[in-house]
Amino acid sequence: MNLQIGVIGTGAIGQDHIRRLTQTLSGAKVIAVNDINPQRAHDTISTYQLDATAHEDPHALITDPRVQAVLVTSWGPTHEAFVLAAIAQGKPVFCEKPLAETAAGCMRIVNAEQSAGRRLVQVGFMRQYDKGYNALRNTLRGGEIGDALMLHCAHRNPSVGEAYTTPMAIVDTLIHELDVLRWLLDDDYISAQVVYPRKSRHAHSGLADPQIVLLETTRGARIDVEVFVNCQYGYDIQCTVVGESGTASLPEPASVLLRSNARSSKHILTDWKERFIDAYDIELQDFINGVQGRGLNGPTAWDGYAAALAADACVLAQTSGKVEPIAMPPRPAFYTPR
Ligand code: NAI
Ligand code: ISE
Repeated sequence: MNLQIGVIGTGAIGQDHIRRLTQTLSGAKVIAVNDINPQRAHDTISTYQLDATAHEDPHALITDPRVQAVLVTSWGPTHEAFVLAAIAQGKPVFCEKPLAETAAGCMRIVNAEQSAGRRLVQVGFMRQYDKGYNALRNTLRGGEIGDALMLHCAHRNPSVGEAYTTPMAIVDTLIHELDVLRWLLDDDYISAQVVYPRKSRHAHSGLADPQIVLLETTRGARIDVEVFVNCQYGYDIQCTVVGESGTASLPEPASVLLRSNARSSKHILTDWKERFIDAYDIELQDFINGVQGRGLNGPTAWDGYAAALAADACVLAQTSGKVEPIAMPPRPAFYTPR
């Protein structure tokens, strides 16, 4: 029996998830969609030839008795209300990052989910499903390079539009590192600082780009993440861990080594959709399987909270110029990994 899914937000990633639900994954069917732009919802139904209802009201989609699980892929500021409404209906909900705009908003979701008494929320932190990050994590756990001392990371996008703001470098972009690095190290952050190199001439007038975010963890690891969203040349994600007796780096995506025209070269991806395509597939299949079987197992509302708490400190640090503390409370037993 297919899991009957309702999707709120049929923009870039909403459509990409609908494509994978209808063409790649198994065990689910999109039976309802909603977008604040109704034409986009209707166009999505015809593009993917869905046998689905276009709800005008997102809350009508959530309460539709035929909808068994909800996918929230609308703009970040709308996520909290939709996730809380799904929890109130007892319906599992996959929510794209950010889980909520602030740590306080994420905590409201954490509290609602705990009151519901079972895991209902999975956050779209797909890097936890990426083969490369998993290989890196297994290497660290294997102990070959000893304890992690330093991490050097980069999150580079080719370009962003005029609507992209300086805080978005944190809440929209760095948020992936804030999640995946604490998962990689099995550690939490205690402080954040942001420093600004010389600004790129490709950044629009209101945007500070690039930025360097400096994080410290409870076990004393130091992390630098370069966020550079107008790097021009590609979508490039880097992560090197320096341990006590060696270094370990995130593998590059597979690509043919070309020797041609007196050059040796490799293709660099330009799009996040392609860079993490397998991870997106696996995360959503895991959500479907979790709802239909053993329960949800993926990134939790607590992970959403932890990333948001760190993001709040980074956004503060962007303007204060100071090292901002991050006071992460102990993880509730409800969120102990299975
Ligand atoms: P988008 O702007 O392409 O699509 C968002 C859609 O949501 C639009 O069609 C918009 O009309 C709709 N929408 C906005 N408010 C709504 C509301 N109140 N009710 C119903 N529909 C509403 O944006 P995009 O790139 O698809 O991003 C959506 C979310 O997914 C964001 O939170 C973003 O951070 C996240 N995202 C996650 C990625 C990942 O790597 N995990 C990659 C890209 C986006
Ligand atoms: C976008 O929203 C994503 O989530 C992408 O993964 C990220 O690389 C990009 O910077 C964000 O804008």
